[in-house]
Amino acid sequence: SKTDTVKAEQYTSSKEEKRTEYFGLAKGRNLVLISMESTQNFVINQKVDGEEITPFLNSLIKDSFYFDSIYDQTAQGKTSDSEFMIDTGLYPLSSGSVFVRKPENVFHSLPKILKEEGNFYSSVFHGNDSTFWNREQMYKSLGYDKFFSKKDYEVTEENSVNYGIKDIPFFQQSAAHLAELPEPYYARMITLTNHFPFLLDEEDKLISEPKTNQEVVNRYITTVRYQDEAIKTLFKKLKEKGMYKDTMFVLYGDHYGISEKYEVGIHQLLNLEKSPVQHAELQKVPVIIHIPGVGGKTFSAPGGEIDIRATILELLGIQPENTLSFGHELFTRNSDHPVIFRDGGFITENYVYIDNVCYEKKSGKPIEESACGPFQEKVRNELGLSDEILAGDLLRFMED
Ligand code: GP9
Ligand code: MN
Repeated sequence: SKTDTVKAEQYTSSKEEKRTEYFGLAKGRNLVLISMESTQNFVINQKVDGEEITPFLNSLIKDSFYFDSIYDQTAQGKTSDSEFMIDTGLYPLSSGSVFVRKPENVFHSLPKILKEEGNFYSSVFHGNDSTFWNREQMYKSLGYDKFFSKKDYEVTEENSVNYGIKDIPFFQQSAAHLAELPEPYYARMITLTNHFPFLLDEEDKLISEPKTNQEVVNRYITTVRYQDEAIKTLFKKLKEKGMYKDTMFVLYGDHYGISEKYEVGIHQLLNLEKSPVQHAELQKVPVIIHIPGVGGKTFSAPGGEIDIRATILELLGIQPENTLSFGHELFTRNSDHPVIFRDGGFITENYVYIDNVCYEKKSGKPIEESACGPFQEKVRNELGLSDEILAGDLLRFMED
């Protein structure tokens, strides 16, 4: 009901609304998001047998805002959950995907805000079938003007692997489509090659496989390396076409790639000890914001994928009245505010709460439950409000 909307509005607008020194740094630019399939943060600045896994991203980071402590907050909706959080600033559902279960709801989404505030044209680029994750229908609800899916690409057996078109031809063809769009545009490009079970043709293996006892992890290193090369190709193409300078690029890992079952391979690769806190720390995904001509800086305060939208809006210099969302811009985000997981677990600057156990982050040791207590109510409240918004389709009451 409308009363529930008011309750959610009160909560979300009680967040501090202050502008940071980063406000408007990318005002007037196009926005290109790159959703990096299954990309975990541990691959960044990491070498295997002396070779970098992500040489291009590592060099890009030097001239970017790099957030190295952002946690995967997706649930069963995987890629679609990450897309949902970025476009709405709401939490995913505890079971199933919002894309599949709530496509008829009204959303005050990023494409709509960008259209209202800056007349942006919004589009998504992805090589899979348009119906996967119910994207075709959901993108209409979210206010996208155009979805370039499998049928818009030249897909052959030669240029495909695993789920479909390989990332290099995908980005090459996407750049041509992008060049045709009206400006300013918001484009989200979703990679595909670095997807379980991480298959790759011999000629695309640009790094030698490590020798952990987990084949999945060994292959993962090669598909991440290939994806890195593909992103490099996109940047090169956009530079050639004169489309680089006027754009803000936001690159993020959508969720983990190596599940707990195979994680021992990462432990071997990085010389880590298995522990609950270590597992939580491996759920970090890279977030890289590259604004050509604007310098680089690394931010290490904890945050989540749900905070990406607020960060983008801050940089574009857009501050909508009340967005009914749960994100905080990542530049000054209070590191004591929990990064909330769908199952009720959370991470703060000093504590990790997983499977109903409270850990001290630094030592990785379980500590008395009461240390996590103050955050638990906040977590329940926030997830509950987000769920109410989805269940009651409450955002429709915000529409004028
Ligand atoms: C499918 C791709 C992968 O189109 O986005 O989906 P995932 O399995 O990672 O959710
Ligand atoms: Mn995915």
